[in-house]
Amino acid sequence: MQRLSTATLDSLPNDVVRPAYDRAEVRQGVVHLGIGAFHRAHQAAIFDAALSSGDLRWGITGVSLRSGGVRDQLAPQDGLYSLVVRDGEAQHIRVIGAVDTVLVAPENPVAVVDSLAAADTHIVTLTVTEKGYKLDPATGRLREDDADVAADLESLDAPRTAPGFLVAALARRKAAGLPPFTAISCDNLPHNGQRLRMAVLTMAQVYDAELARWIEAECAFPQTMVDRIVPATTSPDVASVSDTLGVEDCGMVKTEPFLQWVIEDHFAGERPDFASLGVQLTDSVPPWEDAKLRLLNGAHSGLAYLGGLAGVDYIHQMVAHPEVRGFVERLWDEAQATLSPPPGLDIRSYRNELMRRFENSALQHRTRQIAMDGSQKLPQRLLATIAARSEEGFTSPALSLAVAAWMRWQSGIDDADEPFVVDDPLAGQTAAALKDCSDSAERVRALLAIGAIFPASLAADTHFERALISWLSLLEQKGALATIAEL
Ligand code: CS2
Repeated sequence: MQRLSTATLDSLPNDVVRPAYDRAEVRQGVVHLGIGAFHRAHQAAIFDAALSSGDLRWGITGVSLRSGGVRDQLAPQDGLYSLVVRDGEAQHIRVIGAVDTVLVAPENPVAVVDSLAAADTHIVTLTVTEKGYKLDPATGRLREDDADVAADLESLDAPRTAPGFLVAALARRKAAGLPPFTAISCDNLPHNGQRLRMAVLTMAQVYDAELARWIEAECAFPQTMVDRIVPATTSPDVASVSDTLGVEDCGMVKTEPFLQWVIEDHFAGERPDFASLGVQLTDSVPPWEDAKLRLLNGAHSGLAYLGGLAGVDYIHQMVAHPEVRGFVERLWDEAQATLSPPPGLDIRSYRNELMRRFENSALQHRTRQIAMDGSQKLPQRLLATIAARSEEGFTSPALSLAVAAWMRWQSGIDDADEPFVVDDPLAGQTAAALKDCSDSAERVRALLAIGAIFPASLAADTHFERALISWLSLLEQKGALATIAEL
């Protein structure tokens, strides 16, 4: 079968939407660090819409910070890929033309710095996952003990980390008399813009105080809230979409109809007319971010660990159980009480819509995918909510059950006694903490003592500790689904 490419675009079925602009005329105004499926289904779709509106400044140079996988998928396809939107039985395919080149940072770091330092580059977006910022999850400080950070603090000739690339490029821009860019973090981190800014400034300061002052004054790091469920693409997805297209598309991504992007209205220079593209610009992102992290992502993580332990593969299968829906609603009741919803967000309808999104069986969103990197996700999704409730004197049974399920997950054994690999940058640390523990109480205390995950005040909260111990022992004795029924 031929590949999707410029040459085969004309052969696609009529109902497949294609780029309606001249790709040869597009300028590369965006560099994106971390070009995984999420970026291709979210920000790239928005920049593609900007191009379709006739504003040709917003082509994307994609960067993979680790492997060449995405480059190998997209290069033979001239950067083209299909965005497959699925809702139950309905499927809509649009070919995205916004991505021009994909650079693989470890193969050619200098090319990445060159593209970030290019005069046409106005916006840098990032989806490097929580761990990619190299920050301590509990405190948000740059992890100077990390080997890649240490290397970037020694020399920026061949940067390795996202903050390192940004600092190297900003130094070049300043030296060339170019304005800085707007750096937009699109990861599910609390105060993502501030965290990115802090990481960049900490690194810049080590090299050149004057550069750090310039970045502080001139560069913009708006906060953002991004939302779209984008499960990892599987081989059967590629086979079925290629079958529909009549050409093979190894770069396809699948997603749901929902898309939300809220950006703090603070830019360093040129930008597309975001508002006309459906992006919400606001002075205050935190209320949006808290609602999304605590409701959507909090429930996701709870469902991921409980489902993963119970051997339930997909999110839609989890919410098909009445007890599990009850757990999600309880978790949302607890989280909702900590929120100050932004004007325009009706939490009741938001929750109803979220449950419908979780039910979308066409997405096949794996619980194990969401279970990855829990140490980086727990603080903003579950722990901050529990801490806020404790301060008001409230307990959090459903949220504590979700945290206990994460604790049980760290054992690497599911409810059927099957071993699995805990995919997490702190897996070594959690395994070491659990090694000599002989009962659930010891396991809870050993994990609570990991300061990179649990803030000291929460670790010292005896109500929380007791709740965790009782949930963890139930999970260990009865398994996840029977424990949920006890809530
Ligand atoms: C998920 C998110 O994998 C995960 O941790 O919770 O990727 C989630 O699907 C997105 O944040 C939805 O916007």
